[in-house]
Amino acid sequence: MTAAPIAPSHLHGVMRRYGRYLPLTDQTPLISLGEGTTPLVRSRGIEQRAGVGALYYKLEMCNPTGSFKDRGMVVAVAKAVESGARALMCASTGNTSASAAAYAAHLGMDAFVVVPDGKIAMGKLAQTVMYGAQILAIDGNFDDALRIAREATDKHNIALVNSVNPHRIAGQKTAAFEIVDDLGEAPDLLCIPVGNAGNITAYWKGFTEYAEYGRATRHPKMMGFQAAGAAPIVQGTPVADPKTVASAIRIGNPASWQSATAARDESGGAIQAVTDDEILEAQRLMAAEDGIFCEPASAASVAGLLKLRRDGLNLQEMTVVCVITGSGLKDPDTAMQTTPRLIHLPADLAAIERALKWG
Ligand code: AN7
Repeated sequence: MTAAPIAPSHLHGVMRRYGRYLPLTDQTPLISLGEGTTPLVRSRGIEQRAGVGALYYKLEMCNPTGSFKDRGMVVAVAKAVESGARALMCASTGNTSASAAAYAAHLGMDAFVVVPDGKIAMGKLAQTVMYGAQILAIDGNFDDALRIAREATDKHNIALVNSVNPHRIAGQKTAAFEIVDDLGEAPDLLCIPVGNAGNITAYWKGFTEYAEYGRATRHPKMMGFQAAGAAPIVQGTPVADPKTVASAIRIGNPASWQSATAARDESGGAIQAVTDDEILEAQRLMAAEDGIFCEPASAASVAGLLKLRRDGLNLQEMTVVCVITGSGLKDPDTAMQTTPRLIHLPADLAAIERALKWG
């Protein structure tokens, strides 16, 4: 018996929606876990607080594994299958490993993920465990992990699915297409966290290609934000021992450094640093004032926007998009350190009324 047809094909996945802009052939399998077509949500609280004309969140946490990585991973894995690969490998601060492991599971492939031991947020590790990947926890940081993954995939017949793989960038650029399709034009500013710098590279590619295809008449200024303790591009030199609460962007020597600075310069944008305190405050404000709970690395985009405002940039006439790269559920430990507002009580209304001073 053959499988029944599923949802209308154009609604299902980035390869079907944007295939004509992707490096697909007749041999590329059109796989999907339902990635892409994520919501562009208007802010209420932060928009007012930062005095922005219109502020939108591109909610990449709504992808199937809870981060933007799925958009590029689906294309990288499809191309790996097309080339005959049976196994995938990546280095990761957590989200890439979760995504690679999910698509590998979907296709019955083996996944090997190299991660810094003890530095991966709990939700990401839990996902990767459940998807059944082989987790190689090394005594080193992300930059060490990427070096090892490159060496391993050079030597053995395994596909490398980090963003140094151009198919990852090709898939991720579709997020920029969606923003333009939703707004009818490119925004004035795009605020985005920067770690290994693949995503800022992909968005810039997406915005410039869409303008070339006549889908937009302009492009945004690309505003990238690194954590202050892991800000090699801002400082202009690699950071040997990167440190930040935003473990996703704890990266000292980004692989896509050159293309990130090109995106910055060609767009007239900037790449700046935000402190851990600014990141955690932005994460809390977004949750409390906009109802959006993202992981710390994602909040770097909003921390950056608030910093631009404090530094005197007038945003009143601007349309701004902040890329919300990953879900807050990825990192419950950090969240519970930030806002513990539990009141422990016996199980009766009178005790609750007393605690809330309801007379
Ligand atoms: C939530 O998973 O590098 O600048 O190995 O997980 O494209 O690296 C994750 C990066 C931003 C930075 N937000 O994006 C990995 C990894 C979140 C992330 C970034 C990451 P890039």
